[in-house]
Formats: sequence, C-alpha cells, structure tokens
Amino acid sequence: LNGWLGIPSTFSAEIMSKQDFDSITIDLQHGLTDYSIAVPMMQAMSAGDATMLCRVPWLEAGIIMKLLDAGAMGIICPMINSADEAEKFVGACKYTPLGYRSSGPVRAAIYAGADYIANANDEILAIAMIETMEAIENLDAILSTPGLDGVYIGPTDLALTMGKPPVLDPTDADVVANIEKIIDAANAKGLGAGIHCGSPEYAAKM
Ligand code: 3PY
Ligand code: MG
Repeated sequence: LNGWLGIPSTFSAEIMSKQDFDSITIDLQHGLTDYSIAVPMMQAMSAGDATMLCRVPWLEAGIIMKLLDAGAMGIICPMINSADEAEKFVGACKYTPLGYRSSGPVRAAIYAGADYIANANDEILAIAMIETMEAIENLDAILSTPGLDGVYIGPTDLALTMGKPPVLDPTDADVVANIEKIIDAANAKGLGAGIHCGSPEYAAKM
C-alpha cells in the first residue's frame, strides 16, 4: 500500500510517514514538489518505516541519480514506452554491471551505511510507469529489461492514449481490460504491479 505526496511540505511528509503505509512516493512529476523540498521531506519521513520512493518528472538520469543519492529507496519513472527507455531508466538507478549510476550517495550512505554501494543494486527499486498504448504494444520487451523491479500503472494517461476520458478509478471496460493485461504480463514475469488510485474503495478493489 503506497501513499502519495503531492504537497511540498515536510510536515505532511512526516505525518504520512506515521500512517502505516508500506511505501510513500514523493511526486516530482505532477505534485508541487521539486528537489530542494523533496530532500527535507525524505529527512522528515525518516521518522517512520515506510519505503521512500520518488516519482521523477521524466526519464532523465540526472534527477534520478540525485534523488537516489539524497536517500530515495526507489524511483517511479513516468511514460516508459519502449525497451530502450526501460533500459535507460534501469541503468540510471543501478550501479555497474547492471547500469551506469554514478558514485556519490551523499545522504543515502548516511541512512544505509558505508556499504551502501555494495548493496544498492539489490535494494533500490526501479519501477516503470506503463501508461500508454505504445507501452502496451511493447509490454513484453519492457518487462524483460534486466533489473526492472516492477511497474506502476497510470490510469489517466493510459485512458488518454486510448482516446478515452482521463479518469482515476476507471470502470470503462476497455481501460480495465488493458489494466488487467498489464498486471497479468507483469506477474507472469515475477514483477510487482501497482496502480494509482483515487479512492480507498477502488484501491481495495485493485
Ligand atoms: C496517471 O494516471 O497517468 C498517473 O500518472 C497517475 O499519477
Ligand atoms: Mg501519468
């Protein structure tokens, strides 16, 4: 169960960190949050035990590596539409030989210890958003990317690329069928699948 932080506030981050979520994601894509407030929000979230994730604005290695260095335990990356993009994304999250992440875990090494780099590839989560028809066409290739840990479904972008209204908690049969297709394909590869939900009821159903 993943919580979502769109408000740029250390206090709301601290409160959320105490609410029993398994993970909490700071949203730097559509939330009102940037790097300078995401870092103190992660410091505030150290009060709780939830796994701290960040959704980056786009597939760009610089911000992915800075957030991981600052203590993010995993990255959710929007709009991964091809195997090439999946490989570039995973590579930014993982050190060699799995990827090309640069060495410099300034804050991550403080929470995790001096052996951070030795264990980071096994611990850091690289989660690709599947949220377009293009991604569904390339699903098998994307999900076969070595080092990819899971997928996160963006129902509103998915609906938009299907020519449907972009609603959270969709009930449209075609949108739901595509959501099921993504979940089944991810599970068949042993990958976790998450989905963005707008209500507790829909989240429980998912
Ligand atoms: C989507 O619905 O497209 C999302 O990315 C949810 O945050
Ligand atoms: Mg989206």
